[in-house]
Amino acid sequence: MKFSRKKFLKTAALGGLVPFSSTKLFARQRSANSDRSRKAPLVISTWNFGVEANRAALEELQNGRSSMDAVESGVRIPEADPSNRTVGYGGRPDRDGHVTLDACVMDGDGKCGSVAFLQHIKHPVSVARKVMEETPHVMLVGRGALQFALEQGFKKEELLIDEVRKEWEEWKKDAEYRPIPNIEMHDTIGMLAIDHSGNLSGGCSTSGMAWKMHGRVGDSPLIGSALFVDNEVGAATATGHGEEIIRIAGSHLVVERMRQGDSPVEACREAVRRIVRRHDDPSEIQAGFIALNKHGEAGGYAVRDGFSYAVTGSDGYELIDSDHEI
Ligand code: SD4
Repeated sequence: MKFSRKKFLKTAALGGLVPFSSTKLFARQRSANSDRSRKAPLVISTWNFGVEANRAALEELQNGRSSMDAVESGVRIPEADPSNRTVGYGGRPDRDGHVTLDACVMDGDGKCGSVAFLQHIKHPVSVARKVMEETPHVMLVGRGALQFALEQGFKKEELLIDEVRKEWEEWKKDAEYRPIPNIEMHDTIGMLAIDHSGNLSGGCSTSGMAWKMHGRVGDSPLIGSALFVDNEVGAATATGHGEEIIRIAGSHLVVERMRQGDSPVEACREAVRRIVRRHDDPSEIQAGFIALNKHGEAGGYAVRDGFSYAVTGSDGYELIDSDHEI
């Protein structure tokens, strides 16, 4: 196991939220991922942009809203951000030039909703929530998901922006599908939150692997793979090579390991190790898990370096370079 150093953002632009104080940091140098318990409300999410997403989520929690409201608001931030190449608007298309989106939400009582292979809707996480709240189903895909979204009042939009279209045209010259770890699959948002009442929720949203086959769906809309939440134990979410995460039913595994007594980091490490063990050379793979238990302990673990996650509470935020296996 490799321990990495913590990395912190400058605080200025973050609306009053400051990093956890340096004395607190000093007190927890055991590991970047030490499972220190923090007080609810608390939000944890994947990658560097998780800091901004967490801020929006925390604001909801501080206004007394539920953890589900928080994750929806938080996930919508990268979904609307055109500079994020793996989520929503501005996401990279499949090999035929279509931006197709996957997302899901789940709460601590097992209620969940999901959309997959959804096109033209900027906020799939909100459609997933509508599936959970307004239908007897868990998952809608493709044209049916789009039809449902339009019926619910979502706007049909072009999600492929010019800059990304050019990138796709460039890619087409060789048309080789060899996802570059931490780059062509970087940026899926997975978020977990615990509110004042101790209720957990999670959300996940992605445009999936860049240049994927038309129709390919990854782990991100799959309850149990990219997301699992249980108020009795905790919650987990995933990012990275979706096929790898699906094969081990990753997030469910993480939550079940926590049920058996693992800390969040230990549980995430077990999921990563199951992926690594399946490969002679895992260096081309990236998959990262983050987890939050009901006591407010948070942690993460990844196959290889380059994965980060943000933890945000009322007393500040922390951006952590995840520990990793290889
Ligand atoms: C997928 N897991 O579609 C997603 C991609 C991802 O950061 O996580 N990107 O396989």
